[in-house]
Amino acid sequence: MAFENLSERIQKALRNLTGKGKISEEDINNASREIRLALLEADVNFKVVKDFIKKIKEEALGKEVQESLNPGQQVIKIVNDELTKMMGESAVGLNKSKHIPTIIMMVGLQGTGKTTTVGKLANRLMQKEKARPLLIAGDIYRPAAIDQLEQIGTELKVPVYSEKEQSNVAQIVQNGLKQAEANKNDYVIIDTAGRLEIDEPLMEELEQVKKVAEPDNILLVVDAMTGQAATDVAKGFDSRLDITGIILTKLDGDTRGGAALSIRAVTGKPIIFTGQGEKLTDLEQFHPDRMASRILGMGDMLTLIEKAQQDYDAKKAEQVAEKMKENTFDFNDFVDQLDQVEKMGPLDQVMKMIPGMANNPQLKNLNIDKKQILHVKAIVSSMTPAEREDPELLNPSRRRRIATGSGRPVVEVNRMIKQFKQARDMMSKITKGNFKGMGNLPGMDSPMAKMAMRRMGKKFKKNKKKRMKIKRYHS
Ligand SMILES: Nc1nc2c(ncn2[C@@H]2O[C@H](COP(=O)(O)OP(=O)(O)OP(=O)(O)O)[C@@H](O)[C@H]2O)c(=O)[nH]1
Ligand SMILES: [Mg+2]
Repeated sequence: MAFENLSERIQKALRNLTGKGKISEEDINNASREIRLALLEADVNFKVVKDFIKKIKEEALGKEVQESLNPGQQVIKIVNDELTKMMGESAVGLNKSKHIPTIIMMVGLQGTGKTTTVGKLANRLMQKEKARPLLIAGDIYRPAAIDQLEQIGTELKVPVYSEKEQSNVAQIVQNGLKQAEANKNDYVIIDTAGRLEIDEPLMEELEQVKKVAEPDNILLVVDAMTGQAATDVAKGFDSRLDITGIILTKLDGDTRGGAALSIRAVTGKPIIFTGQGEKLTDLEQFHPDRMASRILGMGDMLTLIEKAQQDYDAKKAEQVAEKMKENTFDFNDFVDQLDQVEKMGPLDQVMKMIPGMANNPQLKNLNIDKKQILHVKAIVSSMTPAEREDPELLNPSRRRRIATGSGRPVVEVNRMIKQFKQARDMMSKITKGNFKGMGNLPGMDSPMAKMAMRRMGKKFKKNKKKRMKIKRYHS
């Protein structure tokens, strides 16, 4: 797994802080030292590490105390924010031309994954935008290079422009662009040759291609496994070609992570995509914030939402929504909903996916929640079928009988029924599309989160209590 060592070491440095009520300058110095060593060992550029540690210290020592976070959590937040900034803050997309075609030129050293990435990018554009790309074979030095691109073209059913007899790459590219114009392709992706090191003839050839193609995007493909050296390569290409972005490949491998962490800071150019495998589908948009939380082991709120979404039985959701509309939602449905929550996995595991919760000692309290679910189920199963279907039947004497039957105190039965009614009100709001008050969780106001919530709205309200608990941590 990529980043494994780095991740472990940073987490360890931070874990020493989380248990403390008060953090001294010495604590921060110790943690900084650990983090510094971890980053250097992961092959992060020396100067980048130096700046990073300086910022962490400044922030951590100068910070006003925020009531909602304990000192350890504050330091984690600072490290997370700075790590994200180091990788670029927010996701960056491709430049798009006002007129078709948008031209993308792929450059990089030998074997970094240029040709494969041309295919991955074409595939992604076709999937996401129904694009009609043309690929141009600009690597003429190995006969196999053209065959490789043509094979990818055949697999994706995408046209490939190549000239086997021509030795002037700029000319090939120019001819290819004419074909793209004639065929009204909306994207052109140019594959180019790699060399073992940056050399003058390679650079000149790429400059010529740049001149004739006037690409909207010059993407430097960098093998994440090269570590520290990758940043020098990136600087070399950038100074000659003024690249627009970076694609980091082979992040599925056992990389120490140095390139991913320092290349943005060193070049000032954004990482746009990452390659996560050899298949043509293994290309992902780069999100600095998600990468940071992955490295810090803080989990990923979006992962949680996606998981919840997957596990949720869509058909059942529809039935429940129907019942809500008809106002016939009852205790049987209530228990079904509880089962759905439980199906997401053990609650403490689910909670660990929430940023900042992974090492939270209060996670232990969740066991109570789990027990509570059992109690609720016991109470519901002591109801008669008629009572389950019509909560209005539950007068005081019936409630006493249920309390005895379930072995739970009457106050708990009353509380549960009250909560049920509150939940029902909330659900009715949600089915009417009212999402106010659901933005309590970090990341919850992102468009993606909202979309996920809309699809699984009913379930989330069931977690209201749990959310309140989390809110206390993050607000
Ligand atoms: N695991 C993994 N392998 C990759 C990834 N991207 C490319 N590869 C592999 O890396 C090797 C080289 O890929 P190519 O696309 O041929 O690289 P290139 O930069 O075009 O190489 P040259 O044309 O020789 O300069 C191939 O075996 C690819 O399958 C990735 O994201 N993950
Ligand atoms: Mg190639």
